[in-house]
Amino acid sequence: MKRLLLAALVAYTPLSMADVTVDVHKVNTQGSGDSIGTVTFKDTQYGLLVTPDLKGLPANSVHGFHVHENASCDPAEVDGKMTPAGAAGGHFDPENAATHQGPYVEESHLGDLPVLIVDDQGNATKPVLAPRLKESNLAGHALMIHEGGDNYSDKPKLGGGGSRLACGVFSQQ
Ligand SMILES: [Cu+2]
Ligand SMILES: [Zn+2]
Repeated sequence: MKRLLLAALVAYTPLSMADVTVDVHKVNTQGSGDSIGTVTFKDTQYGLLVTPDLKGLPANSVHGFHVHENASCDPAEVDGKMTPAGAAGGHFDPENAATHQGPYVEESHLGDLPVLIVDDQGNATKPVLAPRLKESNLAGHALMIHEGGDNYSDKPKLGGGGSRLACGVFSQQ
């Protein structure tokens, strides 16, 4: 019996490292507020599987969703204006692509994620794939949820770049 249990445990232990989970909080110009849940990240053969478990978002809404450069959700001045989670900086862009084309284009910010879709109850639970990202890219950065959708373009302005609604920090490990 004991041996059977052990075999079952071994079979269910993933060979890769543990999933990465980040706590997400609402943000405003004063700092971080209430938790709205978590987002879990897992490496798969298709890319990074991003599974939100979020609540308390505007019903039936779509949001820009990105990994940002800095591991902070603190307010900071951006272009002379106090900005919620401004300390997170811009989109994570280690290859200096310097363009926002979304998750499915090679030449684009690495931090560009598929849009976050919220159901009629204000929950976001559907997983999405970011094929260019890996769990190992995340430590030391921040996850951002913006007001409004994302057109995966720099024009007419940075796609998905509406005000910052919620944020979570990926710890340094
Ligand atoms: Cu963003
Ligand atoms: Zn971007």
